[in-house]
Amino acid sequence: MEDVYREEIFKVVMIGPENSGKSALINAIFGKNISRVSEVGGTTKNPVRKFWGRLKCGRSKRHPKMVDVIFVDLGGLFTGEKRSPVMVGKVLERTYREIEDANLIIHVIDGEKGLLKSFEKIHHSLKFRYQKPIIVVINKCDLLDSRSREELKRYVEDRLNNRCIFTSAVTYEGISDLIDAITNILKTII
Ligand SMILES: Nc1nc2c(ncn2[C@@H]2O[C@H](COP(=O)(O)OP(=O)(O)OP(=O)(O)O)[C@@H](O)[C@H]2O)c(=O)[nH]1
Ligand SMILES: [Mg+2]
Repeated sequence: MEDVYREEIFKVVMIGPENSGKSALINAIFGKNISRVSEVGGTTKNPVRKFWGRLKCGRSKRHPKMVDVIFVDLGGLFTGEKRSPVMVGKVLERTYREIEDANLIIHVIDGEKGLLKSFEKIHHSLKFRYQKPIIVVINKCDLLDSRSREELKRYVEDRLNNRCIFTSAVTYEGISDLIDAITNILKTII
């Protein structure tokens, strides 16, 4: 007989260049300090995993699916436009493994720096080769005026062919939109 409750782990992974605000965003989503934030690049080294909550998913009331949602904060893969790796050896391996078995990727763009070519490539590869659902976030939007927002949004959506959400880990703008986007994807893929 089929189990009444089926359990699953759903892994949400943050990727982006160093200093784009991945850790600050995780802290904003959780509403508390989960991961260390600093103005110095390369702060997060090893992946930081944190349990977010257990959600009841699926259409069937008799056979709901219980899903444990876990967030993983990763170190920045690249510093800037040039492919200068931030991580090496085992740390890099562990980071790639987290990305490979993620259920959902949050691609964090630093609003001040714009979309990096290296991440444009990673984005397309994750989407097409690995079939990962990806949410694109333009963070630090508190530092952007309305014109720069509009230009950046148009550019990013055009290059990535993906809708993007403006967020700020400082003013909390867009954090509830991001949470809604995460839970909506959760509902559609489970
Ligand atoms: N103004 C502004 N600053 C932000 C925002 N998010 C993060 N920051 C700042 O950006 C810097 C980097 O933030 P982190 O969260 O440590 O960035 P990260 O992407 O985790 O960096 P690594 O772990 O080094 O890869 C810190 O000084 C934060 O205070 C934001 O939305 N607005
Ligand atoms: Mg970090």
